[in-house]
Amino acid sequence: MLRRPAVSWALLGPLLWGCTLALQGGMLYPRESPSRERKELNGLWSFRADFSDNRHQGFEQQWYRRPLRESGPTLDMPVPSSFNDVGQDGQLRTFVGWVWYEREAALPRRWTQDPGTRVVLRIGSAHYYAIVWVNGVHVSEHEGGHLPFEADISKLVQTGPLSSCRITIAINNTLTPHTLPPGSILYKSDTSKYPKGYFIQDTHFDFFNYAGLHRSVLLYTTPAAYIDDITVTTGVEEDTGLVNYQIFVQGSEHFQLEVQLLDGEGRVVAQGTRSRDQLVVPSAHLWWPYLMHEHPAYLYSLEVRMTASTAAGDVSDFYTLPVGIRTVDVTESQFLINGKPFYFHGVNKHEDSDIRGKGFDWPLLMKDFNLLRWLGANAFRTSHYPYAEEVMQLCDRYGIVVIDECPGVGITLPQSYGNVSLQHHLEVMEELVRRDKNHPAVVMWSVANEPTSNLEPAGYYFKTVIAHTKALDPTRPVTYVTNSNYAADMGAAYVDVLCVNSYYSWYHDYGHLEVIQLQLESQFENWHQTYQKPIIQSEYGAEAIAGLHQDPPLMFSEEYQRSLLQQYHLALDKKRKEYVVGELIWNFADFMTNQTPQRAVGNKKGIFTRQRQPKTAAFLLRDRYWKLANETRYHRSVVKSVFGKEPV
Ligand code: BDP
Repeated sequence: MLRRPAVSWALLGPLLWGCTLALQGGMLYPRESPSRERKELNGLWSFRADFSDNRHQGFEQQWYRRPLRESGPTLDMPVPSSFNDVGQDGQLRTFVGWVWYEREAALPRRWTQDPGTRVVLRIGSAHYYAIVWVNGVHVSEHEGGHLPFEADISKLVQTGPLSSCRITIAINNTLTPHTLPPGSILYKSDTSKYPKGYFIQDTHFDFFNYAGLHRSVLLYTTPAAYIDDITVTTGVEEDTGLVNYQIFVQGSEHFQLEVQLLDGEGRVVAQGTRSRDQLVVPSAHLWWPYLMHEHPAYLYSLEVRMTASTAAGDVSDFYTLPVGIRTVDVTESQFLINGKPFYFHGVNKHEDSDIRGKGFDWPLLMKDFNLLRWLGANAFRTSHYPYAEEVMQLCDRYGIVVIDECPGVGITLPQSYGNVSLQHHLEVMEELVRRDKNHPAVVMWSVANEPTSNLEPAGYYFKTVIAHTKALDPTRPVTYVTNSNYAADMGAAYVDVLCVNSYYSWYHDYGHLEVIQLQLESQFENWHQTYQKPIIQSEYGAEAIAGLHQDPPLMFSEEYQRSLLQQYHLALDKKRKEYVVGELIWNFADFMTNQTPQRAVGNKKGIFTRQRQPKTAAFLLRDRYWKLANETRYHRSVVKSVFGKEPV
């Protein structure tokens, strides 16, 4: 059902251990500039799910060749949004297979008539596999639901007197043992129990497999010769900041560059003219995490102006990239930002909300950032897949530190450790690093969550993925997140920081809060003795149904969640003075999962409800996080800048 491009093991050789990206081209976030325009195609699209038995009717009848309404009935579907929860149709909510999206886009005349303009179609996220046509012509395919992809459609829209184009996107949400995340289709062939041809999608992760166009679809332009990519890394020597940049240009071999680094007030502090250079910034303002400095999240702007000679004459392109100057280092027992010990006190999140599912939504995003700052959280992990680019930009601006995770979650099947999966995992890491490499907020890559990594193929697999990620980006540590149940974890030998999840008194010793401290301390001691690496308690938590109260505490009540957290904090307080460098609650908010007897309409381990209202535990955590910030580097003026008044 899921069409995949052929994958050849022979391709893997040059990808491994190489220091440069094997991907073609950059993936700069589309920003407007004097040389670039952008047009969002958000709003209502025409939509149809292909309910045919083989789910292939759309291809057999070539639905992309004509307007979708001509091949059958269509629904109005909002973009960005998951399609699952928008309607009243239970069958669409759990649909597995191909869905079809289509819309017409009006094009400014300049875009269609000026051959010096390059027109690009960019899809922020299409979950899971997508095929794209413009005016019935195939322009792109992409595997993976959480990273952007593009197609240069200039030639298509510049042939003839066009004033609009028709964009068709077919998306398949089927997960197989070789996708990330993996899954499998289970065929139920006992006709005494199931109708003929019955199948279900099986997965080994704990969130709903929402699908659709989850982020913006947009068109943007560049000149025919253009700035294709910029890579920035930074260093600090005493009070001098070092900004190393590399600029990649496409469309012309003869070009000049003017590069300027501007401070927050717009003053030029350094400049260059080469494609690759180091800018030196005396008395630099460093990028500090939220609550670690009086002026956190300081951003410079790297303004790049490129002038090129082309057959059509001289063209200029402008692109501005925000830059934060900071360093990240890891010792046996510390995580250092700008040479100072950093303690992660934050959350794990999901992209998840009512009705939209995983669809991007500005009000929701701002509410989440306001809650994070209210909580005193200085970090989160993008559990269990890359989040929208706008999220990463806000982290840069607010100083929220990010552990950037790829969709390697639920890797448990033996088939998921073969060459096909490994090849794809390496490609996903390339796409992720390419997209997020310039965000100062990103301090570590996470290549997976809780894989069954105590089997030999898993050791080789993760050694390869981690080494590849380090080669792609030698400036950041790499982790993968393991579970305290996996005592002998082969992958842990290769990571820089151990991220360990545990659920004492929840999935074991139900109701026995009194065993938590001992079990957690033993966990820390075992892992640290074995690997001599800093440890982050990357998940811990308990379900609480908002409004359910039981005292003395019983499981699923707000009191139990609160008491469990308190027990964890006692052990964390002992070990954070030694080698524990962070704690991330599971989870920031309640979120939707598959239906199982273990979940009452989703996972309720949020400290906020799915509607972002606090449970009792949120207040406990807020007191703790502000206290932790106070112990490290708490600044009254930061509080004032967030809340408009001095802290009490
Ligand atoms: C952890 C998983 C996370 C789950 C959580 C839970 O990493 O995805 O949602 O368990 O069960 O092991 O709540």
